[in-house]
Amino acid sequence: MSCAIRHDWQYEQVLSLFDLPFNDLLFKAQSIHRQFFNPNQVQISTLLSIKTGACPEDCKYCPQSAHYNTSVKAERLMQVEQVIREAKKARDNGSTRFCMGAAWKNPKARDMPYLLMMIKGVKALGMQTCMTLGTLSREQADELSSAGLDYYNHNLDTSREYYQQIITTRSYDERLQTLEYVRQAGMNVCSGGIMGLGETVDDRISLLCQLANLPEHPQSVPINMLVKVAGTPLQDAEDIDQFDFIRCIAVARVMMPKSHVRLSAGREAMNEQTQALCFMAGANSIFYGCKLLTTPNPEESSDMKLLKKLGIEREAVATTAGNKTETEKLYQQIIEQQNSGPKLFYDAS
Ligand code: SAM
Ligand code: DTB
Ligand code: SF4
Repeated sequence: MSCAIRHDWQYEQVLSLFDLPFNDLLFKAQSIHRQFFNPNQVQISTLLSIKTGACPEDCKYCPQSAHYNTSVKAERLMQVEQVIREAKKARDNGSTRFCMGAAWKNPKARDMPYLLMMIKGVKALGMQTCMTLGTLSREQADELSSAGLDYYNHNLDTSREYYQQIITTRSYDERLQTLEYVRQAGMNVCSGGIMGLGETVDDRISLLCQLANLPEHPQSVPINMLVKVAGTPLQDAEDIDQFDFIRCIAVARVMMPKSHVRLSAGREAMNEQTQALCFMAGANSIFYGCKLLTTPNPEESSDMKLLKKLGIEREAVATTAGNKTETEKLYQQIIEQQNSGPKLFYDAS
């Protein structure tokens, strides 16, 4: 059975995937997975919140929105040096991609020089770089790409039809526009969604069709399970059935065979068996490290134990940077700049 890369998925076809008996769906997803990937490898990314809280957007799931009263404390943009230090720790723990997230509607012009330094510094460590900063202009996408940003994460999160029930401060089309700028700037797209927002199966189908019918499949597709945070409007949302979550992973794998599908937020609420079934369904990427952006993720040691039990290895990456002398040189430059030149952080929130 060979499998074509398609961009013309129709609702009924995806519904028939969701309607398959569980074992048939998993068998199909695993068979497709094996055509493109080593089934015993996962890609490992580490997240860091470089600008936390006080976000003007009203995403009903998010603990960082200024609209809700959660325990997240607002912080300023992190210093460049500290970001690079955290990336180095993640690299030394075996992570190959460093994802930097900011609770912004969009980055401001004054933020850009710091963001570009972060990208260069993390890249010089030999890691792949990813950022998620909200809406981008075409120029910002070009600047980030020129600095060496490998991936831009920008989730569609749910269906177009359900979007306004979850977020009222931006439109679905704004999201799609940023994805287009990211693609045009030559960066890899990371885009997925959250399951467990109270959406219907039709919403899940609609989201997956949006992602799979983009001009190119996102290279990375994070499938998050809602992390319910006290103070957010979705704090008491009904749990998504774990088999239904696994089905979402499997259908994403079938529709986007060459993409890395990330078993993303929500692993803290899953047992080992559920996670193993997600890998069987074709997930081949995880966030590694005991914190996501603001909420807990499994400890590194328990993830290592699980991967060992399953015989799964970390996927290696071929990087162009990472030469030790170059890394140290860049790191030194950043420290020197901090001591003499323009400040590497500022006081605005
Ligand atoms: N502010 C930027 C944006 O929204 O694009 C970047 C950061 S935002 C925290 C990145 C993603 O985190 C969101 O698109 C959403 O998918 C995910 N996320 C936020 N809160 C979550 C939660 N409670 N559970 C699961 N995923 C969540
Ligand atoms: C994604 O799809 N999930 C990550 C990452 N991309 C940026 C974020 C998950 C956030 C979970 C809630 C929190 O820790 O604040
Ligand atoms: Fe802001 Fe992103 Fe959270 Fe929405 S998901 S409130 S845009 S940080």
